[in-house]
Amino acid sequence: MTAQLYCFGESGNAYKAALTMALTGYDWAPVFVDYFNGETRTPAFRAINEMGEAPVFVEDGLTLTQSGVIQLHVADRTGRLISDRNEVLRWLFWDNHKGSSQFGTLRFLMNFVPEEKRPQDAIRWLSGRVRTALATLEGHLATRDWMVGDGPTLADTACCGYLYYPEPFGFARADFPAIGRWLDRIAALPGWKHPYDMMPGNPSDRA
Ligand SMILES: N[C@@H](CCC(=O)N[C@@H](CS)C(=O)NCC(=O)O)C(=O)O
Repeated sequence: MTAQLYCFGESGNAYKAALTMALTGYDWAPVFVDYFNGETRTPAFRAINEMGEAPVFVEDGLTLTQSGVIQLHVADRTGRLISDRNEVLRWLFWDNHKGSSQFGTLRFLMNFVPEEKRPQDAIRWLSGRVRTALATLEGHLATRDWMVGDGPTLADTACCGYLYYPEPFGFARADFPAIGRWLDRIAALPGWKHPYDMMPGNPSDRA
C-alpha cells in the first residue's frame, strides 16, 4: 500500500521524511496538513498524533510520528541511507535538538508570525543559537562530503531539512560555503526536489 505522509510544504521536519522517501524511491503520497489554519490543534489530528505535530506517516495500519522515526523506518525497509547506525543517530539527535528545531522556530518567528507580533528579544537570542549550530555543521562538513561515511545517509536528509528554504533566518550560503557545497551535493541526488515542489503548501497560498 502507498504510504501516506501528513505534511505541508513549509515544514522542514516533514521534508526530512519526504526527502528520505524520495531518495529511496519509496512508494508514498503526501496528505496536506493545514497547519496555518490550526489543523494540528484539532481533536481529529490529535487522534492521529497526540503530539499535535507533522509529519505523520501511515502505512498498512502502522502510524509513525517524529521525522527521525519515519526516516529510520524507511531506511530499515529499503536498506538505504544508513551506514554507521550510531553515527547516523548521533546526528539525528543533534539535528532534532540543536539544528532543525532551532532553524524552524527562528524561521517561523521571523517570517510567519505577523510582523507587529514578532518577539525581537527571542529572535535575537535564538539567532545566536542558530549561528552556533550552523558553525558546528560547517565545521563538520569542512573536511567531508557527507555527514556520515562516504555517501548520503539519514544524517544528511535530517540536517538539511530547513536549509533549502528561501525565507531568511540567518543562514546564507555565502557565509557557510561547506554547507552550501553539501546542499548542492544532496540536490544532485536522483529523486531530490525542493520542499515546496515535494509537498503541498507554500507561503504564496496565503499571500
Ligand atoms: N521533532 C519533531 C518536530 C515536529 C514539529 O515540530 N512539527 C511542526 C511542523 S514543522 C508542527 O507540526 N508543529 C505543531 C505545533 O507545534 O503546534 C519531528 O522531527 O517530527
